[in-house]
Amino acid sequence: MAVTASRSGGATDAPEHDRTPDRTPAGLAWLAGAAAGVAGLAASQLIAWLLTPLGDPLSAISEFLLGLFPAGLINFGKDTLRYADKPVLLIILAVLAVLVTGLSGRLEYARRWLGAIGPAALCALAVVALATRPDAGFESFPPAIIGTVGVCYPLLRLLIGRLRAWAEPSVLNPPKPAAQVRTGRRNFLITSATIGATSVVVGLATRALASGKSMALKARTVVQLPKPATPAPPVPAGADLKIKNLTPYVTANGVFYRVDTAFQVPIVDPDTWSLTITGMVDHEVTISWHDLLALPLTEHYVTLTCVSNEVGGGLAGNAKWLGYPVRELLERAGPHTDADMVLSKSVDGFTASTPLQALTDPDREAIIAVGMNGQPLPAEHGFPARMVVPGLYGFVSATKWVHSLKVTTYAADQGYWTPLGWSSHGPIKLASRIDTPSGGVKAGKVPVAGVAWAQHTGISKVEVRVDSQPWQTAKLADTVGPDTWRQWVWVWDAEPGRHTLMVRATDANGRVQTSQQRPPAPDGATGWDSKTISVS
Ligand SMILES: Nc1nc2c(c(=O)[nH]1)N[C@H]1C(S)=C(S)[C@@H](COP(=O)(O)O)O[C@H]1N2
Ligand SMILES: [Mo]
Repeated sequence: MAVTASRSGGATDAPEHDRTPDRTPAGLAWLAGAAAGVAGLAASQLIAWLLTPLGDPLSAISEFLLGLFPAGLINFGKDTLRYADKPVLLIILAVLAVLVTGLSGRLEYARRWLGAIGPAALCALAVVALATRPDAGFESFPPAIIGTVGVCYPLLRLLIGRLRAWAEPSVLNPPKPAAQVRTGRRNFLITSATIGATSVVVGLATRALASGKSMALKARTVVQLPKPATPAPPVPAGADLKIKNLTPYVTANGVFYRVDTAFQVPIVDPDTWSLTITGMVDHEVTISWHDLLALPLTEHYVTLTCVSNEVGGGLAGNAKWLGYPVRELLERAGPHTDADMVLSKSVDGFTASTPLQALTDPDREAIIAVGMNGQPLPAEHGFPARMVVPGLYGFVSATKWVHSLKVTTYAADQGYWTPLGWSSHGPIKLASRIDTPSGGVKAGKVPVAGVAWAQHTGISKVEVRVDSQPWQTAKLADTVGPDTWRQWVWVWDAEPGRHTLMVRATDANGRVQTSQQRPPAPDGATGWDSKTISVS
């Protein structure tokens, strides 16, 4: 060990400085790397638990690797380990990851920045594994990235820096007396061990909590929805005009718009879920998931719309909902005659104020929905149950992850958005939208098409205007009923130049859509949608 000890300027020169090279720092560098690795793992578990159950990098990597393993090996693992196969794989992966970061600690000790390779490689592996998940979104990646690059490597660097400070004499860092070295080593050991041990506790605790969440997620995948007692009428062939870029009549679950206040999608276990009817009722009624599924369910097509939708916007979607009529549940509870509102409450604290009358009306299919287009509700759309009320904006009716209905009055209670400047009532406003064309087209026959909605009333006419020419009546597509939107098309003989297309609808009561432009707040936007098209 070529130590330039003489530069230490007159301090002690006791013989114990001339000790033989100390090999323990290399071992301690492994330890520091391992402690940083455990901390990184714990951080990633914690963030995944908070942010997204799909972002747990260890599970993602194990699924990814399972996809690469030969079937023989997988079956061997399953047969020998039975139900323990997953935990065993996760533990092996965690140990391997910690070995990699231990090695990174050793490398960092040998040379600054060299230790970044391990965490970076783990990060890359996790990102690839997460990206191959079918339902990965950008929110899946932060746990892996923060755990490796944000926590593991900085911590590793910090610990190795400290290790160097007492274990590696240099020009700037002269050898220290043995007692000081001993204290340095002890402090280092305590710090690393504390970080490691705390992280193990945090990691295991969040893992336990997260497994509750993923059990609930798994519960959704095994739900068997019953056949509806009252099926929805089939969608007429003529409901879909099959025009390019025209919104399909039925919106697939995966592309259905999503609006809610939840930072993390509530993951609700149907086995512990129940719906309670409380407030101004003769008797409270509580219904469990299994009770609910055993009831005669109704299927109904309803187009949901968000009050925040701008004219021409996309915050609307049409689905086939399966559920149980709210009026039947209310009837069991016996609402008091002076009640006029139902405050539906979600597990996430969201509430909506719905007129009691809209929920007891035998002609309005307001349901507690459990199915969406033949599937259990997706987690983002309210699994296990949500309200769906034809004709009302979502913010006053469509409570997702609903767990109770309080029968009350508008005088006594308010929904979530009302004190924030939105209306307490929200009937959906008559609207129409141009989906195609947008931008440029070639001169000649051009289909102008879109959708129009006046839920619970129905659409009777859609008209299109080119520049300031007379209104032209569009062809209306078929529909299942008045609770959904309707496609429309009008064939335009487009002439070269720039033209403005406008659309307006008329509802089944003969009311024509107003041209008056209003913003979404407080109770929904109005005005005609228009598109400027250049024809060449
Ligand atoms: N729990 C809960 N339910 C909610 C909301 C919410 O923020 N939290 N938003 C409502 C609003 S404003 C709308 S428009 C609809 C949207 O339903 P979707 O996300 O399934 O399209 O859900 C409603 N239900
Ligand atoms: Mo909304």
